[in-house]
Amino acid sequence: MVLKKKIVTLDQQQIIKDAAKLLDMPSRRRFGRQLLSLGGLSLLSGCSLSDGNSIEAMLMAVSRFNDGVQGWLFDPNRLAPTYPESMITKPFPFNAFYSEDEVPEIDDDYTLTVSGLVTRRADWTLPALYALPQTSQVTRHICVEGWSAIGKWGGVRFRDFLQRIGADLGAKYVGFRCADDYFTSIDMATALHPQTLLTFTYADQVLPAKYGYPMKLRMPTKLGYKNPKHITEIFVTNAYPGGYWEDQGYNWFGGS
Ligand SMILES: Nc1nc2c(c(=O)[nH]1)N[C@H]1C(S)=C(S)[C@@H](COP(=O)(O)O)O[C@H]1N2
Ligand SMILES: [Mo]
Repeated sequence: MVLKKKIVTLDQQQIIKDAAKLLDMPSRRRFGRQLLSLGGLSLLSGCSLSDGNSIEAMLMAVSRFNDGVQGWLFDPNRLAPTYPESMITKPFPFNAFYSEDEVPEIDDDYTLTVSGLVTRRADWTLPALYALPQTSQVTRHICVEGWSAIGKWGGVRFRDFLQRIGADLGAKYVGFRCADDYFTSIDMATALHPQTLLTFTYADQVLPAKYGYPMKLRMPTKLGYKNPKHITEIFVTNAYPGGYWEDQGYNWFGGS
């Protein structure tokens, strides 16, 4: 509801700027610099602009529209850049919807729950996950709050993991629930992308608490908020699962 508060109290010019920021950010390169006016946006989405609620509804509608177009434009074979280890950002930034001293503590008896459209629904212990074939990559993490940083994450290719659990690879979404009440979801094409990793290490060490122990889904093709930390449950579904920021108006596709 942050979105609504910000928008109803500000003037028309500011509304247009905010809308432009929210809608254009993840898709700027693909859609060029072309921006619709607020009037144009309201025509497109069929919402009136007389009150804050309908502005919010309109932004959501247009964001969903962008998701559709971005999903269609997304090339599942396009690779995000990788970098030499000498370019890693030190120290790597921490970010969450709370401060660093509130990072969740994970119990020793932690298991990962797998549910939804999968044929093998067993829970996974960390030793079982560590025993899977591991790989690592050095990529850039981009946060919508205006920073980006290069880091090295290691883990299992998410595509391999989905195959192992017998996931329905024709399903639309993979959803994530986290130990800190965060949640998000991604399209299946991104889940199967070769650079999408379920990671357990950062800089070749066990993933530190602040970076998402025991695991973070790392996707260099997606903005920071699409990369869930402290994952406790992974589910495969055809029902749109939304996300913590996405439900507040951030673009669901969130490509970078
Ligand atoms: N569980 C959880 N995952 C999360 C978040 C969060 O608050 N909780 N924040 C997201 C955002 S907005 C960013 S930029 C990255 C930050 O990851 P980092 O702390 O490794 O830099 O985590 C993402 N994943
Ligand atoms: Mo972020």
